[in-house]
Amino acid sequence: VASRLTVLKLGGSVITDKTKEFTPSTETIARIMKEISTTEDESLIIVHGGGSYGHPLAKLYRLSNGHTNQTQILGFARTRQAMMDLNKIILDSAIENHLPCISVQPSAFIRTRNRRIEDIDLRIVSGLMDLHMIPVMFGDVVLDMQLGFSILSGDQLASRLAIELGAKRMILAADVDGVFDSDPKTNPKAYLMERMTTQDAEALIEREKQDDRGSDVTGRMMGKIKEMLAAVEKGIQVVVLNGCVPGRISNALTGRRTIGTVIER
Ligand code: IP8
Repeated sequence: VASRLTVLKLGGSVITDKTKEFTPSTETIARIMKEISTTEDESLIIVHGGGSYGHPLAKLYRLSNGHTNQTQILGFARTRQAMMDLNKIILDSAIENHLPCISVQPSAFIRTRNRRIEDIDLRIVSGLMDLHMIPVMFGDVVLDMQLGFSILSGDQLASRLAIELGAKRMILAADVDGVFDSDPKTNPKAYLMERMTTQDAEALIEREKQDDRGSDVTGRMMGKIKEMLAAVEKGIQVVVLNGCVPGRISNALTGRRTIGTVIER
């Protein structure tokens, strides 16, 4: 199973409307599930982000700071519930498309220490995959051994799963075409990098750090890339692509070339 495994991360900006709280991108979700269902028997794990479900609540209760006050406890519960709501929408669409997707809640098998995964028990996830099921996980609120609790991003989770389970490929579906040398949303001359090595990625992260005009968009993308580098170092191919454009996810899942950025060691 292991060497055929793909980890697909569906960004929150793809599966929700980030400008409106608790608004799923229903048609996009359905189209993506349909695309996945047309690809052959690959071994697959899906991880999705929080988008306009998890993030507004995590921010409202300042959960990323860790446990500082008691009102946050209800915030933890509400954030989890919002993620479960989004997860159910994705699962309903998956099942409708005959995908054997099984929701697995990350905080039930993962603890962090100072925001990084410390404990991870993959026996259940592996067992599901042995039966050709598709585990579906998400960015979650988790117990943290130092901070009480913390937010585990879908990116950190996807990267760690890919490493631990020996994935061959990780696909990062975002709302931009891939990794650009500058912000494609504000710079019409922004250049899409079709191929990158870890060294290229590190140089870009460094440049972004120096450049105080660095935009939120490239900043967020660099954060994702940083999270992926450990997996790339282990020989896992990372493909960053636009999940909002039909066909790209299914192309990448079947190993065909598609518009996007391929990051390799
Ligand atoms: O959207 C964080 O996951 P992300 C999810 O992958 C929560 O960063 C709980 C806000």
